Amino acid sequence: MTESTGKSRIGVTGLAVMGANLARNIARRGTPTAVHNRTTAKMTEFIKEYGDEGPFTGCESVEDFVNALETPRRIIVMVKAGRPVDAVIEELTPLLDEGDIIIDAGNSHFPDTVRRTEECAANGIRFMGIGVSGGEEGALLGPSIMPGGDPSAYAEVEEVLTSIAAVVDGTPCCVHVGPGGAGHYVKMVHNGIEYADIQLIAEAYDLLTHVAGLDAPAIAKIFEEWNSGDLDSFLIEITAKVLAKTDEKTGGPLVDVIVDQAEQKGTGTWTAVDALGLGIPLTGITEAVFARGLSALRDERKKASTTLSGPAPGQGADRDDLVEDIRLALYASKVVAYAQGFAQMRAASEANDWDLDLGAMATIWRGGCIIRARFLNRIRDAYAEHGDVENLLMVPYFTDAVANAQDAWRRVVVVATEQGVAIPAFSSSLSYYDGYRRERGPANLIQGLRDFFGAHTYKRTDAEGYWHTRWSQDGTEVASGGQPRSEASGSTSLPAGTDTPASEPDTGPKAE
Ligand code: NBP
Repeated sequence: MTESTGKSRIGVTGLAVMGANLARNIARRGTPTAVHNRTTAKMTEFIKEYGDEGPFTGCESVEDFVNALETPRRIIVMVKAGRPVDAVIEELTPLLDEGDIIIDAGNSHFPDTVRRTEECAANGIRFMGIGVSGGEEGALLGPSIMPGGDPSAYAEVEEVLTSIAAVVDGTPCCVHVGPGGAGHYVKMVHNGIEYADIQLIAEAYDLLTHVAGLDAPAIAKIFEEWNSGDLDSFLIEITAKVLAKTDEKTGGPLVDVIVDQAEQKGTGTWTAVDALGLGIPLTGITEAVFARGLSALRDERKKASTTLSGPAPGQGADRDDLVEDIRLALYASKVVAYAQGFAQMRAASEANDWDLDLGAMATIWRGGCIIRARFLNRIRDAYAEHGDVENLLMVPYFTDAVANAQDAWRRVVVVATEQGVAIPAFSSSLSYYDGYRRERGPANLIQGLRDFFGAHTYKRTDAEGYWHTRWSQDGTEVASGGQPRSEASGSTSLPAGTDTPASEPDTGPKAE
């Protein structure tokens, strides 16, 4: 590390809510911090309001900002994700020296981070993409930080980043994730898991409202109780608070007058699309994204509600039993969502050579971030005890948790289906569980069909290699070599389980 020169140790450009709070968090720990914003008035306002919180240097121009920093320069960019990040890099680059460090701390898409890393490297600049979770409060008081990029650059900023991160049991929620886009990748999956967590909570609320017949204040108390058990987490805690809030205007629960249309900024979609590309089943997160899409179709749903019929109102289950069943179903579905998210990170780590330490990811998500939960201790312990885990469902603690919950989980899916309450995340998680625990599923028929209409070939349980049946000719089976037809014929390679892009209609076998 460079000796102090009277210049600022680190700079933050982009002083909207996240950048401003991150800069305050850094300077409050005594670290000299230069601050800059494209619109200068925002910087002067910042200095006026918070200038006495720590050793700040306010900079009006990018040149002043760069000159205010000790070398190697450490510059945190906290601007809107997308084109603005490139614009800031383009502006900074000619002013920087070899070895200086640009740190994008916004919610950038990881392929952009990979590209920026290469572009900056070509100019001698070390680039880092770091995930920061915890919203504005986390940024100020201690976020969970997921730094990715050049390890030598991380060594230059580790002290500052760990000093501002949340701390759980004496451990800062900040660890170097891996090279290139690894930090933003892990942040993306974190956000995806957040989508699944929130969707599962919404489904539990829906069931407690429409099957158990409870009102918002009663459900708030249930979530408060749940927060003292296995489900203990920030999201369950704030669910109780949101449900308990009285609307000043109507005097009823605020949640009852909030429009039922969920918005999104895209990180859930990125996670789902990435899982599709990797061929990893990610039902919980993906259903959560679809559910937000369905919620957005408010006008269509309004029309459908008077046109499409549902089941006749049925007898509800015993309410106390039902509440406990829903708690268990929520926990089991949550286990599945995390198992899927961690399996996705494992696959991405292998595909990109990131060598992700998944136990460390669970460790740094225990504090500061939106999905912080007691449950993450279990995941951290699972990796500590079992090393490379293919699927968290196979770790004894989670195997037992899901086994203990499964009867309740099935009852909840049945009662919701009977009563016409949509529970896409609960039910798809159960289907994933049932599919994952089957030694032999029905994909043999899928392969037979694919071979029939597209001569895609299949493998046999009792012989090596690939085979094709001349379905439309004499019905005989022929060996098709050591590869499926799609690979043998050189078509675009997709992950296992995905179809060739150009499946053709049945115009006769093509493998021979
Ligand atoms: P915004 O995402 O709203 O971005 C506003 C900032 O970007 C302002 O400082 C603005 O400068 C600057 N900016 C823009 Br817009 N275009 C620019 C350009 N071409 N050149 C230079 N600066 C430009 O701020 P935020 O809500 O604080 O979020 C910052 C990042 O943190 C985002 O990537 C966000 O996704 C991520 N994040 C946000 C949260 C959260 O809870 N809000 C949580 C976690 C991560 P101006 O003042 O001159 O317009």
